[in-house]
Formats: sequence, C-alpha cells, structure tokens
Amino acid sequence: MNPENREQTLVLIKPDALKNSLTGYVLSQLSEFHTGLRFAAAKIVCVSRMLAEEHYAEHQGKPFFFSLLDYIRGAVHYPDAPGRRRVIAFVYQGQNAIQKVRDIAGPTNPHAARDNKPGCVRALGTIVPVKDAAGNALGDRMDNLIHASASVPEAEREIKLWFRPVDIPPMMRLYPTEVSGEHYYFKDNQLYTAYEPGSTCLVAPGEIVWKSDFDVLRGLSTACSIQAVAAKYLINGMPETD
Ligand code: FUP
Repeated sequence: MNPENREQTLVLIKPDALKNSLTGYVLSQLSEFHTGLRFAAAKIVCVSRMLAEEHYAEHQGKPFFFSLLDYIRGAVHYPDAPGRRRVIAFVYQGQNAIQKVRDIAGPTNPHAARDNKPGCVRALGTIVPVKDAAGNALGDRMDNLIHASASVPEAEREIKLWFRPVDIPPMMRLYPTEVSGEHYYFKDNQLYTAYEPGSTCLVAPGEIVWKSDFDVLRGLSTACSIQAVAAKYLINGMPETD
C-alpha cells in the first residue's frame, strides 16, 4: 500500500463526550463513508495519572495542567462514579488522516470553534474557568470532547503511548517492533529486570513491543522516559487509587 494511504492518527473520545452520549455522533463524523479513513485500533482506557501526564507532557507547568489531568481522567465528569471514568482511544488510518480528523474536530477552543467553524465536533464543547484555592482566575480549561493528533511525529508518540503493538492488527502496524527476551518490572518509578516485591511486570519474554520502547527499556535510548513506556504497558492493569 502507498505509505501516504497509511498515515495514522490518534483520536480520543474524552469523558465529556461519553457523558453527553456523543460517541455515536463522533464516530459517524469519522466514518469511512465521510472521511475515507478506517479503524486500525480501538480501546477503552481508564486513564492513570501517569498516562495523563505523559499525554499532556507539553502542558506541564501551565495553570490549567492539573485541571486538564482531572478532566481527561474523568474525575470532572464522573466525580462520584470512578467506575465510569474512561476514554475511548482509536487509531484511524488513511490518506491525510491527521489533517482530516483535525478538520472534523475543529479549533481547540470551543468558543472559537462555534464562531469560526460551526458544525465541527468541538463547537459542542465548553470552557471552564480554572481558579486557585482563593478563587483567583488562573486560566481556562477547554472541555472539547475529542483529541486528535496534531502532526506525524505527535501521532507516532501518542499511538505508541496509548497502544501496544498487539492492540493493532499486524498488517496495520506502522512502527517497528521487537520481541522481548527479558522480563521488565516497574516499581516506584524504577525499572527492574528481576522480580522485586511489590513491582508490576511491564513486559515478559516473548512479548511484542515497540522497538523504540524496547530501546528505552534496554537503556539504549532516551527518546522517551521509562514512565512513558510504563504508562502504556500498565494501561487497565491496576485499579486507580486517586
Ligand atoms: P489540541 O492539539 O487542539 O488538542 O490543542 P493543544 O495541544 O494546544 O491542547 C491540548 C489540550 O489542552 C486541549 F484539548 C485543550 C487543553 N487546553 C486547555 O484546557 N486550556 C488551555 O488554555 C489550552 C489548552
């Protein structure tokens, strides 16, 4: 297949879209009939703090950062129902997939979306002021229903963050993989190759991993952090406690 037809992008249906029963609407906007794109992967994810922090790493330190974490983790829209806190993650594939999904999503800011692109998905979103404990305005949190990768490198980073290779059918995997010959365990932000009491197994021998993750686990690369690798291999693996 022509590599241009295999461009992939990460789409997240965020908790505000789930709460407002907009999943079907978003999926119909993104359907192959309308976009020419097809699903490469789909997954329901209970978003851990570590995964949220990695996904929004570029916003670390901004006034709305912690509110954004609470939002993507579902704590804002399901304060009393931790069991309903989740997002639906998709990989869409096809020619110009990144731009096509960005166009359907619309501007980041829902007010700008309503003004400049009525009909786009994010025009149905809302803006919530973020305040400090004393009630002073710190900024805005944009509850904009859907995430869509912004560029080819971002799509690669995000797809590898949210999906293991085995979540994607082999013919639809874009990035190189390797088979691990080792155990890797994780505990208190540390990596171990032998079992440590209280640790969790990230990868076992025989498991298929993204080559870039494997290089990080083996200490051959610092392209991403060990936490970023752990965040993915722990998805839906442990009950969330905060
Ligand atoms: P986008 O690529 O359109 O998702 O936009 P950004 O990467 O700039 O922002 C990521 C998320 O941060 C968006 F979903 C909205 C949120 N955000 C805020 O909540 N407040 C801001 O002031 C800026 C961004």
